[in-house]
Amino acid sequence: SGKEKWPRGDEKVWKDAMRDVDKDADQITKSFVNHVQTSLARQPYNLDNLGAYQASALSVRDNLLVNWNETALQYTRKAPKRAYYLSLEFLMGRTLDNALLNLGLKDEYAGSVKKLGFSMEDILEQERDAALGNGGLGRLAACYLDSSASQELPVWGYGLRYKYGIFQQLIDSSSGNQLEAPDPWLDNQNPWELPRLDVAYEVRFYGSADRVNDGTPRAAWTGGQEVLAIAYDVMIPGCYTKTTNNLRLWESKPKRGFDLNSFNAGNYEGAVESSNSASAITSVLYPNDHTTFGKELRLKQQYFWTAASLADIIRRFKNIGKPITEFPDYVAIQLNDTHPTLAIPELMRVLVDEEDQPWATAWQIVTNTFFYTNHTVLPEALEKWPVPLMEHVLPRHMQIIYDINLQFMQAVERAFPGDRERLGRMSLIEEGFPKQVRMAFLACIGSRKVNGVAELHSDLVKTTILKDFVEFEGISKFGNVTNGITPRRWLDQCNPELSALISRTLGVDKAVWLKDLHRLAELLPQTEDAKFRAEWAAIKQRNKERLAHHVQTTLGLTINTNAMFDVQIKRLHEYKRQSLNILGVIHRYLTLKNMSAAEKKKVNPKVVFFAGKAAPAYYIAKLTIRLIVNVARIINEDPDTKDLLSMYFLPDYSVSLAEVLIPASDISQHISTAGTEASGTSNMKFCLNGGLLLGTVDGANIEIAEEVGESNVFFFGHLTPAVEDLRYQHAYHPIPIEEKCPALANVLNTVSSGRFGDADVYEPLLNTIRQDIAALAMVDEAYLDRDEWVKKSIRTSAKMGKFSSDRAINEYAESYWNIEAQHIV
Ligand code: B1N
Repeated sequence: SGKEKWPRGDEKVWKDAMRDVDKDADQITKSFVNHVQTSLARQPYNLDNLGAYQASALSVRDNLLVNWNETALQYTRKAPKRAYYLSLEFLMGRTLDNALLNLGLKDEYAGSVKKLGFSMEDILEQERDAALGNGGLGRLAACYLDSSASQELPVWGYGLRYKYGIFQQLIDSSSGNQLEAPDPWLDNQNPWELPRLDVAYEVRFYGSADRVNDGTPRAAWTGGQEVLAIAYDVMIPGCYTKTTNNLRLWESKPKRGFDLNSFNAGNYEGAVESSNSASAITSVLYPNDHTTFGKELRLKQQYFWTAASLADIIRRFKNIGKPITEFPDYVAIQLNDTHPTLAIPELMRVLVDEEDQPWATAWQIVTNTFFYTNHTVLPEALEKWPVPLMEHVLPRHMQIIYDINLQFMQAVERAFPGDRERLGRMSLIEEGFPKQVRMAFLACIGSRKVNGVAELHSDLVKTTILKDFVEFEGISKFGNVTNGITPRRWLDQCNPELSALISRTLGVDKAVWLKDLHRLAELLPQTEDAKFRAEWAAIKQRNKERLAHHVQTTLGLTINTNAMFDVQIKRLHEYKRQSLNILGVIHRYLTLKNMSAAEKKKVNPKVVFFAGKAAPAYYIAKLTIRLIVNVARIINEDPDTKDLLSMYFLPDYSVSLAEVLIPASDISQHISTAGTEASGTSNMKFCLNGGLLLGTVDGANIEIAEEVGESNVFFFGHLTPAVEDLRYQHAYHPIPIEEKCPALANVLNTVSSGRFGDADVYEPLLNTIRQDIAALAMVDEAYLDRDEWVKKSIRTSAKMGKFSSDRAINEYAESYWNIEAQHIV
């Protein structure tokens, strides 16, 4: 109704005064200087790099807002079906560079700030990362937002506006231990968010739920604590399109600033307490990936976020004026792992208690709205919430979950009469002390479709954790969407020289191939062109020097850029086996120590990089960091070996650090125990930038090898037993190491022989080490033939088309959400 009145006053006056996106350098310079003058209230003579960053960001933001408003308006007018990506983590990194590139205005801005006495590179370095995520799962969400906007899809993200993102990692200089410091990323103000104080919802916790008992399934949920959810909007620009989508992040606030009664009674502490506990909900990101602790605050985060997001989605749907039963025709909601699973009972609650829908109708709506992506099969990562905690914090939702479970158990009983064990296995409630709610099962039965994130992983989901559900619901509900990465950030932005070489060679503007990544395959003939190979290699070399320069200026360390760069950067976790990598490094060190000067001459120097955070309470992961740091100290100072081998642990791994490390890598390690890494996504980033892959037969490594050809990757290890009888029979190449390293072979064979008991029992463990060492030897050998190495590098990059997140997001749009691109004019 408000829309009809628009605009007030004279439409022409409005339209003439509205700004468009800046196009030329003059407009940009003017906008920059205006922001210095007015928004920042600063003088040109005392403007530092931080001020210049803020002025650039505010100016770019004005441009984004023009497109963002236009996009929102056209979505509202056309009311297409929309998709919502619910993720507790969005690991966005920096925004300015990405926004400039997607707008196609980077050169113009660089020119403008140069004339004003600044360098664009220095300005970009001023921005703090938005690090609202732990690792791959959060970064995937960020890539999917970039691709949704770039593919002109009506997709919004919903998450939490943590005051503190993932902790900052420090390394204690005497012990080598990891220390954690808070990440107050909002301290310098955040130009990329729009506070929407007008968009607010009330969210309830605790209290009591009383069934109405009037023949309907309704209940009244009253009392407890009420908290306000306030929206902050983040603009998500697409690449070379007007489409600019929205990421809506919720902040928690007390409903009342303080309790006036306590205040008047002189109880100041009691008065501010309610205010403290409400704002605590969105104060900090939980830094534990792959584990759950059953913490009440985490449960409150999950409910706060899903309840506010659903209320917002429902309100937007109601504006269209359609009956509630058509909800799934206009709304698809993607659950990023089980973290937002409470959205399922919450939508049931709203439909049954507030919209007065019959139970069966409500369940029909729910199961046509949600889609669930599983990201891990590791048992310790499968979310379970204690029933007593749920009953306390969310009494009505616990009732609803019991009701869902009752109907579900009856249906299973009908399908498999008398199979009590199956009922026990499949129940949403796990027996025990305490009983627990199995969130993956609830997400599965409450969703239209379920998917894993790489072929192998999706097969494992179907054959292990959700096997009974496949048998009950049918295989067609279960699918695979192999993860992807955005080539905008992970090639064009982080490796501008390579991007330029590709555009020149393909003879097309980057706008073309960045949105159609399969075109990289046109580079393949260039492997035979010596001049092209030289350019390709020279860019890799300059990227290594850029990394070395970064390490020199930030850590004061000098790195040998003539060496092969071997990189393993990811969360510290036993299943990712950084420990196996260290064993390899130590082995190399000891081998070098025993070499004659003549033998050493034949060895190519190597630098091994590690980076990654350990969850603060994860003892073994922290101990691994300490080992890396202390082994590095000895190795890097040993005059016998330091020219041929060095090792660095780079502290405080982040998206921005990855953008410097990845383009500089010759080889990267993805060596998880087979069957444990659901997909991995940095493997794709390294390969896209021409780094070769050393990996196990796991996750997306398998599909990368399929694309680039097994002769271009270094694969080792066993297949996961659960997968041996599936179709992955092709990659096991045992290589004897007896000739390569008799000493190590002797150690391993001694264990194997039973000198320490248990003859043969340790064979699988020993083989992993043997094969890792053998694979490392193959890498060294391959690197000696530099021409062939560069060919492998080109072939690898050229065959990465499949791993664009554009491909992945289009699969979700077509086969899951049933949404269509909207061209914004
Ligand atoms: O999700 C990524 C995959 O590429 C990785 O292989 C996978 O390990 C990662 C609980 C997780 N799985 N599960 C998590 C994160 C936070 C948390 O609280 C689990 N992260 C992954 C993208 O698909």
